Amino acid sequence: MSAQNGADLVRYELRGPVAVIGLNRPEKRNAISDSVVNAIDAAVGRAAREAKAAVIYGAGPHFCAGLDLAEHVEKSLMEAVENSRHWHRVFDRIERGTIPFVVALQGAVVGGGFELAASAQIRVAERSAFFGLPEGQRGIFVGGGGSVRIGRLIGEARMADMMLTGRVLTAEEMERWGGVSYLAEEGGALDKAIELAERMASNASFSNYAVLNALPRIRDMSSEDGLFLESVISALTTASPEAEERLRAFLEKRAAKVKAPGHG
Ligand code: 1HE
Repeated sequence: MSAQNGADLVRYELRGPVAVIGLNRPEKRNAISDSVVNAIDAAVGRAAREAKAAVIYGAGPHFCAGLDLAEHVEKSLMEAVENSRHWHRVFDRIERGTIPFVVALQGAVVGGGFELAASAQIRVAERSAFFGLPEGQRGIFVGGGGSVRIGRLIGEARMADMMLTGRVLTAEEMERWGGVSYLAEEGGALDKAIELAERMASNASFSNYAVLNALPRIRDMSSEDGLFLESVISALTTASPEAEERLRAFLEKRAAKVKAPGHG
């Protein structure tokens, strides 16, 4: 079979304000080769230009089998370092870009696939999803930002357990560990992810930007510095025309109230 070009490896569709990005290499369980990471980069860049939120899903029964091991085995030391740094740049645009991302997960969410999922703000998982970090068994280490993002998401001790013992978690278990934000029925993760993305797309863009960019930075600061930055951002958002209109809309009873769960 001929090699797929970048456009085939990752599907891109704009649905209203939401970019829907699909890893599209199901015959290799959506393993991330150099071409795939470049195609993800292009899709993420396009989404940032024309969408207000984005969803990433994997075609076929698995979200993503992680790093393409066939390609990786050929790499020199420096090529491997550069490859990891490239993944960092691409996944950083997801974690700290301008629009929020949701990932829709089913089947394998493994190694670099989990690292990709961890760079999104929200993870929706079908019950078939399973999470593993088999780097230890493969003789390698995480290289797509997992030591920072997965460690902070589920806790360093749990991440070390997964890497050292090869422990694989179900979607329900990963939800209990905080690595899954929403559980979905089989076949339902993508629709749920799009629904959440549409909701986020209706927020003020600067508020979304602040969530993506301020929260991880404030986490890395001292409490005092974090609180200071929070006040500055809070004041900036309050003074924006978008906030003024949204606050007025609520006061004039034109905006939705906060509803208790299960009440529409
Ligand atoms: C691959 C890859 C891959 C599948 N690189 N080719 N990731 C892993 O260690 C996970 C390795 N993969 C698996 O454990 C399984 O493939 C799955 C559990 C994901 C799926 O199992 P299954 O039975 O549905 O598929 P399969 O028969 O194992 O795989 C189908 C094909 O995809 C097969 O190729 P074929 O030519 O024989 O058809 C597999 O070789 C191929 N394939 N996964 C290359 N990962 C930045 S650092 C990140 C470090 C990591 O990500 S380490 C974790 C790597």
